[in-house]
Amino acid sequence: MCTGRGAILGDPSPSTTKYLVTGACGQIGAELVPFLRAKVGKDNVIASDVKTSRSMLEGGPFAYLDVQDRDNMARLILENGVTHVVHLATLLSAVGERNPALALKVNIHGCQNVLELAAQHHLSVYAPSTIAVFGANTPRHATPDDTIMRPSTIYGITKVHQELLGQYYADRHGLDYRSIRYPGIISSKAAPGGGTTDYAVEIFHAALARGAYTCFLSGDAELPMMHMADCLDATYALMTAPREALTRTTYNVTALSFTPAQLAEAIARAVPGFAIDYRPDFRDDIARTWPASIDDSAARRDWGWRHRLGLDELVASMLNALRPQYE
Ligand code: AKB
Repeated sequence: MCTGRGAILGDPSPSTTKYLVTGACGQIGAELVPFLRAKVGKDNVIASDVKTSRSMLEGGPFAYLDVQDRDNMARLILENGVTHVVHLATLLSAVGERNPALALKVNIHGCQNVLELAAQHHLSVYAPSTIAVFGANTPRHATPDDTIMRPSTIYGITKVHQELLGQYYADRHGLDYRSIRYPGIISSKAAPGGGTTDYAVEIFHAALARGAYTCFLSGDAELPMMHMADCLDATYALMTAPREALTRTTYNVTALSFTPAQLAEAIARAVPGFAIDYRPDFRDDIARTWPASIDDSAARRDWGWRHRLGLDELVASMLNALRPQYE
C-alpha cells in the first residue's frame, strides 16, 4: 500500500478533520451523517446533496452540491477546509437501468471530480462500492475480493470504474482512497434509493401495513445483506483504520445471505399470517448476476470487521423500529 501525502483517514481527530459528505440525503447518508456528527462534532461534517430534508438541515451544516459540478465542489472544499470526502452520491442498480445516461453522468463524473479534487488538495476519500461490480461469470458463492468482474448493469460498470480509478489515484498520487463493497443494506429510517436489494426493506413495511408482500425477486434469489447498524460500524471502522493495516483499497464486507423466501419465513414468525408472493421483474435478472455470498475475510483480518446482527436480530430490529408507524 502506498503512503499518502494527504489527511489521514485513520486519524480523524475532531480538531483537524472536516468531512464533506456527498449524496447525504440517500439511504446511507441519512444515517451516516448523524453517526459521523456524533463522533466528530456536527460542525465537522458538511452534508451535501441536490435535495434535503428538515432533519438534515437542522442537524448541522448543509450545502447544495451536484457532484457533476466540479467548481462548486472545489469551492465547498476550499472555503470549509475539508480534509475528507465521503462520496455517497450515486444512482443505484434499478434506477440506473431506467436512466443509464444519467447514471453514467452522476456516477462517472461525480467520482472523477471527487478523486481529482482530492488529489489536488490532498484530501482523503471514502467512497463505497457494491456487490454489483460482480457479474454472471463471477464465482457466486464466497466470492473473493479479487475475481472476475464483468457486471451487466450500468451501475456495476460505473462502480468498477470507481474502484479502478481509486486504486490508480492511490498508486499514482498517494491518495488515501478506501472503499467497501456494500451488500444490500437494510434500514428502518431512510428509504432505499432504487436498488435490486430494496425488497428487503419494502417487505417489512408491507408486512406491518398489510400482512402481505409481492416480491419483485424470485423466492430463491439469494443475496448478501447487512443491517444499517453493521454498515455504519463497518464504514467507520474502515475510515478510521490505521493506513498501514490495510492491504487493499476496496474490501468485500457482508453480514449474512438470505433469499426472499427465507426472509419472509423469519418475518412470518413475528407477524403471524404474513404472506409473500412473487412477481419477478428485471431486478430478478440483475440479482441472478450477483453473488449469493461474499468472502470478507480480508476486512475481518485487516481492520477487525465483525458483524453483529444475524437474520433473527435483523428482523426483530426492523419490526421494532417500524411498528409504531403502523399502529
Ligand atoms: C442495489 O441494489 O443497487 C444496491 C447495491 C447492492 O449496491 N443496494
